[in-house]
Amino acid sequence: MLGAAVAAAIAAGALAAPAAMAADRGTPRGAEAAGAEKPGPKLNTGSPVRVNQVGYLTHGPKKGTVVTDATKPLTWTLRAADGTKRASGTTTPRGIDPSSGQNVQTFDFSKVTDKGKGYTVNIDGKQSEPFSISDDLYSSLRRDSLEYFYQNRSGIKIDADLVGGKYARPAGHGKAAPHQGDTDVPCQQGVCDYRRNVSGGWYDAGDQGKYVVNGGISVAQLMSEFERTKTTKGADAKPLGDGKLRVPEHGNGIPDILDEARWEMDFLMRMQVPQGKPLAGMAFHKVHDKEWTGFPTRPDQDKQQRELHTPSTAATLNLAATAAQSARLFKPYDPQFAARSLHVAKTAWAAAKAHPNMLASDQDSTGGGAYGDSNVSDEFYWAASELFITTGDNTYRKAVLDSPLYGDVDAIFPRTSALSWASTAGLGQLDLATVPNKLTAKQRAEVRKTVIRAADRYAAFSAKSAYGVPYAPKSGKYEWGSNSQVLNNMVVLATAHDLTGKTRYRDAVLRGMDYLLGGNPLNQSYVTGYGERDSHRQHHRFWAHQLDAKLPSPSPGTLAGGPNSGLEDPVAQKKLKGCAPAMCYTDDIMAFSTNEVTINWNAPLAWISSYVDDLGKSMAYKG
Ligand code: 9MR
Repeated sequence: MLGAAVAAAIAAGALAAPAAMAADRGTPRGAEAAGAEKPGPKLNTGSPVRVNQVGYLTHGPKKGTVVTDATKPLTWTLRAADGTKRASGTTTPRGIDPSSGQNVQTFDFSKVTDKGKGYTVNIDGKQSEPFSISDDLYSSLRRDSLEYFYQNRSGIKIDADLVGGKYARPAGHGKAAPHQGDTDVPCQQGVCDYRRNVSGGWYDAGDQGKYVVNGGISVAQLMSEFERTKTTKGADAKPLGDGKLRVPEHGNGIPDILDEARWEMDFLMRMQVPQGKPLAGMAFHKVHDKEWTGFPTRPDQDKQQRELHTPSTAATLNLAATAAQSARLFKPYDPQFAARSLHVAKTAWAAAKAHPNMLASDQDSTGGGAYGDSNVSDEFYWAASELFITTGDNTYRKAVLDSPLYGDVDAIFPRTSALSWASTAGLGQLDLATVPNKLTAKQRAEVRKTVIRAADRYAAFSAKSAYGVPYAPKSGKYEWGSNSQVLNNMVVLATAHDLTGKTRYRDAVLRGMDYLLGGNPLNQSYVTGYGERDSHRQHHRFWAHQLDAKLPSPSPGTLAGGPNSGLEDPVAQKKLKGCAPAMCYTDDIMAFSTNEVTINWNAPLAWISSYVDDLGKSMAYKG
């Protein structure tokens, strides 16, 4: 977590160039306020009957929540699109939901397996948003959530033929004026006396910085989304294959998801300090604007000087881990690139070992985010794991087994968020558990046990929550990017399901989807283009339709950061004062501490979208 000073700095930058408010896509549907809510900010929560606004898998659990004053069970009725009654039953009183302060009851219509569109659940004269029952709910989300990455590429034009005219834009941070460009970037004063080509990669988020820490976890999760198709029965590689995603590299014989990952890997490798220079082999922590740019700023119109910031151990280990993973995944497609990746991974590892305490400060946040990290034991664990899986070498085996983290479930998969940019050990652990490697059978069983124990904990959170959310920070407070934390816990649950076949892990993932797609205290779908009440005004300097009607809204499949009890921006502070944790969210472009987008949030969304899409198909097959 970055301190308040940092958030304030971001706020100062973000608000530097206020733009005229323009008409946006209109106010959310559903004017009536839900009953039984604690006093707090006045929020439009629509119908009190909460469902997954996309829908439910035909053979999966189908649950929802109603906000009500009633303490006795109520009758629920499932209606088809034409209004005919399809099923009914009684709700289960659940008392006060601690995340929202709402008095709630839950309902369960899992028994219904008739496919269809436009279903609603009706309780006490109130109707839910419409939803589908289908085997094929998530194939478009799998594609759209990955398209996010292409649309946020730096250094390449975003092609109208791939994304449609309104999202097309010229290349950002190339050589053309008015840019200073990313092809020839100096260091911050005192950091180095040379310039580097650090073009390419993805923009981090609403800002156009590029951070090795954060690029690392994001590209790792894309690569793991692909790698899962090699290691897991029922995981389908075809929808991620060549010609399937919206990327320009069609027809090169390489799966599109790896093309997308390569775009970032090439950038990450450019961030390595070259041989012959001081700190050779280390990675610069980040490159971004000298000062914060205003809102909106299309990437090709950014006039700020870009600067490289001092190398860090965390960034270097992010490079080592991801390059080691890319070495094994690219081997069948591009052996030369695979060999280069492995070389980079090994040199980065050696450099990090030689400089284990170059810690990025959480105060370095002028013109870009800090991504400060004072504990790099998890990055060492992750990099050692990936290098070991790829090479089988004893040095890396020893680094894994001798790590204080080995076997420590809570350290590897922190309770609040199993994986995050600041806590990466779990990325290594999941790969050690699922990708063939040279651990002994006993060690492999130990590793898998930690995954399952962590999943048990998140499954218990989901079961306890009236909204089914597998997320329960000890403080009770929701954190910046809480939706990504929910998703990363779901990644552990999904992996436990892949490993054991136990349905309670699978069901907790699906309940997590319900939460993210509208079955939550705000009746809000946090994914643009999915559900009736979707987030579509996220914090982004180009997708800034709320501020300039000529600019687009976020593209479909973009995840909003989600509720953040910290209220770390002026808009959230003004609109959400006194909010219950799961209700500290507003779909406003300048509420960046609740409503930003970023690569490390869309990456677990993409991973999970593949998992649930595969699930729909395989459950249908089993019948
Ligand atoms: O995801 C980051 C979150 O964990 C921190 O609490 C927050 C405040 O420092 O920063 C988030 O990362 C932002 C980064 O600093 C700059 N680009 C946008 C990121 C998402 O909000």
